[in-house]
Amino acid sequence: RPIGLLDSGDGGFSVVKKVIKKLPEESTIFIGDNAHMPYGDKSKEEVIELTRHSVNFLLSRDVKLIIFACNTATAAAMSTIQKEIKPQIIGVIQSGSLAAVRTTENKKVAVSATPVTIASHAYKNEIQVRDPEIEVTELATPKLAPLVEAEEDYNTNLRVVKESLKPLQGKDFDTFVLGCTHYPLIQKEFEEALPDNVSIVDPADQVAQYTFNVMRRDGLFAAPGSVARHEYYTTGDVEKFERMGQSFLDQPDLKAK
Ligand code: DGN
Repeated sequence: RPIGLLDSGDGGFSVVKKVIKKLPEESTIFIGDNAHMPYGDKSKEEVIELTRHSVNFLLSRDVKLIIFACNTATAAAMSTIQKEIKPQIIGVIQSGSLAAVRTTENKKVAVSATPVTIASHAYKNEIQVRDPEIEVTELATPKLAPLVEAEEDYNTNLRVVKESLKPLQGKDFDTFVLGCTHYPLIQKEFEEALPDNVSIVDPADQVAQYTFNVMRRDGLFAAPGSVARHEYYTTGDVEKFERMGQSFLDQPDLKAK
């Protein structure tokens, strides 16, 4: 049985990549809901409804667990939908928060994410539950996920990232969380835009580790020697989705449906 992953769009590729690397014998099915992207400025109810659709699709494919490879869906829909289904849901915010707590030395963390994620204060809460002394600056950056989907060139991306991160100027955080799974697709632009002494946290690294731990705990690993199959689905433009997957996963023959 495969691992299911969902996102509002192309962002999930950043999580798929880390999960495949950590669990090379596991099959995956990733669905991007590009037709309804962006989730980041919808109401909580709308995000729950849309996420439920993708969850039902994954359940129809008999997935053994589901990764919400989307911070917005994690913040808005995970606790509600987990009550409705049996397979465990793994979100990205707990993992991202844990990574941030482990990374910061000066106890100052900045997070940028969609408006829904920021309004939920999920990162601030998860980080401060682990260490109440950590100061968390939360910044909504609504332009950035659509920017990734628009496939602009490096210089355009860099300009919009710099503009979006302007409110962080003068803050002395040493750790920055990519609080939207789209952002690792333009990580180079973030690296250029942020001061050199800032460590960038991609929650997907910890998500992959956590998924590994859960599967070991629950005896969910594929049989040794299994050959993994990876399937990619989108509710939107298949060619564009394929192009994003091919370039980000470095798999020129990746096919989507
Ligand atoms: N990739 C999604 C996230 O991590 O929040 C959201 C992108 C969006 O819908 N704006």
